[in-house]
Amino acid sequence: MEIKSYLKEQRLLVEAAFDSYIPAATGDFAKHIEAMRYSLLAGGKRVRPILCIAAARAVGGNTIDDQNILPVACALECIHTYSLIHDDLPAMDNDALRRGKATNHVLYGEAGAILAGDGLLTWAFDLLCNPSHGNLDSEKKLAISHCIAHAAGSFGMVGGQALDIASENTRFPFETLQTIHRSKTGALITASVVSGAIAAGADREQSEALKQYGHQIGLAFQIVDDLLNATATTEQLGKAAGSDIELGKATYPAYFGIEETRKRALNAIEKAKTCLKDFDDKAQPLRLLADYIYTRSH
Ligand code: GRG
Repeated sequence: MEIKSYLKEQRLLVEAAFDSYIPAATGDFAKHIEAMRYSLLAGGKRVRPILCIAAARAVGGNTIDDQNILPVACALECIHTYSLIHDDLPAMDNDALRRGKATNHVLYGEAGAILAGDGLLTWAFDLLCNPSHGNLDSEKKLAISHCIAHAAGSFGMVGGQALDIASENTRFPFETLQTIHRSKTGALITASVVSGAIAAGADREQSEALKQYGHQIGLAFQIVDDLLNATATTEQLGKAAGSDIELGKATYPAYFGIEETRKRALNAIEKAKTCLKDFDDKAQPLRLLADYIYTRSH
């Protein structure tokens, strides 16, 4: 299996599902829905939904009906997209570009972007609970909704973002950086894997192994993000990679330098793949996804 073609095929599957689930931008709420659709359909690697699908298939193979896993996969991407819209706002990172395109607030105004994010967050749970999508039993839907809500909320992504903002321009121990990463980025990535496992009816051992896999790739994802930013920053500044990096924010390279940071990312990837040792070939996409997280270039 080749990772590039796998990613493309899965991305198209997720985007086709969006097309069938997202309301059209017509009627009284046309402008609001257009703003939601703009960010949701503005590209993106679709890492979280693909992880969800791959985890479900690692457990249940092709017995898992697309109609049951795609609403979960799409809900995760809605939450991720909402977090990016809000993260780009003037009150947070104040970014004008995302994925090479104008950010949501630049096009729809601050209020429009806040509401597009709110709409996507809420719509994720509409997708998860909607009885017209698939036939997952209520117990699984409840467990998946709880898993995703917990990961997205105050003890996960939102809490991590709050801690990140509160810690800006302060000195803090490495443990705090780990907490920020685990909650801000890692929690939703882990929930993507775990929710796929729940949908497929994973047993206790499988669930635990996939959760640990999720923790490790979540960690690797953030370390690689730090590395990509540090490399871009050092290039922009004309500095050699690994020299003293002034990022204004605490990051892995700022604590450890570039080489040690690379080692730590690779170590997390190897640990992630070890978590899959008792899984058969159906887990091959998860192994390739772990490698992809290290080798990705954006
Ligand atoms: C505003 C509640 C709230 C949370 C924001 C996730 C997040 C929290 C902010 C994003 C900031 C950031 C750059 C985090 C680093 C890792 C990350 C989540 C990168 C973006 O995710 P990708 O690479 O993006 O999956 P694409 O564009 O592929 O969807």
